[in-house]
Amino acid sequence: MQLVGMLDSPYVRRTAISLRLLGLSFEHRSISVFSTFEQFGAINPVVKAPTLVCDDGSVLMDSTLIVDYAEALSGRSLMPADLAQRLRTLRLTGLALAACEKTVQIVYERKLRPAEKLHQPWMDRVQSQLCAAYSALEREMVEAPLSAKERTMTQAGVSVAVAWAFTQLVTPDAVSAAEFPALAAYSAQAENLPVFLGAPMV
Ligand SMILES: N[C@@H](CCC(=O)N[C@@H](CS)C(=O)NCC(=O)O)C(=O)O
Repeated sequence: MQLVGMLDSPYVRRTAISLRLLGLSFEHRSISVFSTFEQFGAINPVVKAPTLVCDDGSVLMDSTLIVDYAEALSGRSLMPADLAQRLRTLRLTGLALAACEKTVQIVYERKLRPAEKLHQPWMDRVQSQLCAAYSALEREMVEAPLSAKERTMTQAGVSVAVAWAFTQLVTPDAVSAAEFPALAAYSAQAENLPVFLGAPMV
């Protein structure tokens, strides 16, 4: 199967890391939804990254849905079976995905929208949502740190680490690392794991 999309997308990266943690092999096709829109569109006309081309030719999109399929395929899971732990994992993964979405919105506003059309109230709203997501995650990490070991890392660990590194790479001014020390420390640990090093953002 083929994973299509660039690793500077947090959605592509969390998918690549999840597939590897699940023990699945795949071909990674580093194709951009922007600079190679036509090429991407020939694979998935909706042009969304990540896209997974399955062995039977089926085309899947959306990182969470791709990981769902990958878990069924591998017979393994990055979600705890215990209900309370699963609830926390889902809650933290949701916060991380919201942080990714808000970061992407800031990037699109800055890079894709002409400066004179920028709507500051919208930017302020997105910025406050981004900070709310990371503030909640910081509290969670202080209360009960997530595993930063490949063997025991859950989807929350993957998504939180990927989200934080992405925000720091593309909008470092939006969220100060000094204000989120637990997240910064967790990210540093995760980024040193072979599975993260094997899926570099740049
Ligand atoms: N909810 C989706 C979000 C995917 C997403 O928005 N990917 C971006 C790249 S970071 C994309 O495809 N952008 C192109 C577009 O939306 O036109 C997921 O989890 O995969």
